[in-house]
Amino acid sequence: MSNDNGLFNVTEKHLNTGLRGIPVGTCRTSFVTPTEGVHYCGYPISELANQSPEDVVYLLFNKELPTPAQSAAFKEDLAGRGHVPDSVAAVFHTLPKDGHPMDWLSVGIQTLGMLETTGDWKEDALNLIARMPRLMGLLFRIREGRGSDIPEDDLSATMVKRFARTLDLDGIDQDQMERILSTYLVLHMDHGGGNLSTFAGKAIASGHATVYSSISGAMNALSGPLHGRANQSCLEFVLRIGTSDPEQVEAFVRGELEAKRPVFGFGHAVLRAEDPRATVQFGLGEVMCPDDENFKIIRTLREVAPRVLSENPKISNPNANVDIASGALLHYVGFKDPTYYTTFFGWARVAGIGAQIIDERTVMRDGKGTPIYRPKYIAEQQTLRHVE
Ligand code: CMX
Repeated sequence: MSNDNGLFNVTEKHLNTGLRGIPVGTCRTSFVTPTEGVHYCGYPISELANQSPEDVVYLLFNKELPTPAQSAAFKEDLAGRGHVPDSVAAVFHTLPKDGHPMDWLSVGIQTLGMLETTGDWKEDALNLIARMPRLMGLLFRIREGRGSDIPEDDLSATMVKRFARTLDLDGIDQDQMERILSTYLVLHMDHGGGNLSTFAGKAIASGHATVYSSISGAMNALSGPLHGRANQSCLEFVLRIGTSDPEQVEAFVRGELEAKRPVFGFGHAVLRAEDPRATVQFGLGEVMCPDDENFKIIRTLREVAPRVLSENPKISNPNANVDIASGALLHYVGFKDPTYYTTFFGWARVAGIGAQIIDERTVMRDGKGTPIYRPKYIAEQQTLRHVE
């Protein structure tokens, strides 16, 4: 990877590859290994799955898990920051109801920024994290046409309970929903420094745009179907299969490959084993909803798809990725419309992106911060002269 000077040798083959594999900085919050997946501040994600989202936010910001006293103080601190001004709901009421929920999320964060920016990186990141549960609840309700009689926020409750309270859905098992959402948030908070949305957010912040503008931009990056929106596509894929019969599932998977379509929920750019985040969610599903139709389909897919995908030696990792199970679980606890799923991903990722922005702005280079991003592009006619 490196030359005699310890520097990465950039050659012509690296150009126009989306910076794939080219080191650009250091990350203090998380890293990804091929077999154990993402680690937050050194902890493999499988060890953190049962922590509260608030404690994992604390970990990403402070690089250590809180003591019980620190945890209680941090929850109280977040509660003091959670109020969302009424004008955010007023803006939501003006948005097109058929606009994608990720576009709503981006507008919501940008609106909060216009109202609430302090200019202090850490304050703004923590304020946004604390306001996300209410923002998410308002987004769901107003976009779905349930914009009146919204229950008051309860700032003393956990982040997940505040969202559930604002949402106020009938006929759901509240405990199960909260358990699935807590786990979902923890599993999705961070994923190394170079994933597109995190990278985009840090790049925007490097020009000293506000935390809100940077994270709103990061949400736009996350909304693409090749990035965060894959979780929406995964559940749509499962719903299309419609059977858990192994022979029919195998025929479906083969049909998708023949039609040159991706088998959603499988494969990964870095991992070379089943994503531990998928393993955790399968475990949760086996306890909570083993007989749910969608869960039965993904259980069969988990058996069948890796075997079929392994027949193609080009596929580096035929195993399940994080997106295979999250949609089935969210659907089971009452979120029937997959177009909302990426907003949960965005909600979670605000923590990791926020923590990484703080590190880049206030810690890197002995506190001076990373300079404004400016990678080099080479005019095509100069390529051969400048790059070996
Ligand atoms: N279905 C069909 N083809 C697949 C595949 C899958 N699940 N996984 C890999 N391939 C194909 C690739 O498209 C690529 O084909 P070409 O050489 O024709 O371009 C080839 O196998 C080699 O790919 P790779 O090196 O194994 O994997 P990549 O880094 O290129 O792609 C990913 C990774 C995730 C985009 C890919 O596995 C994929 O498309 N999976 C399905 C979509 C999906 O579930 N996305 C969610 C990802 C979740 C996450 O990133 O955490």
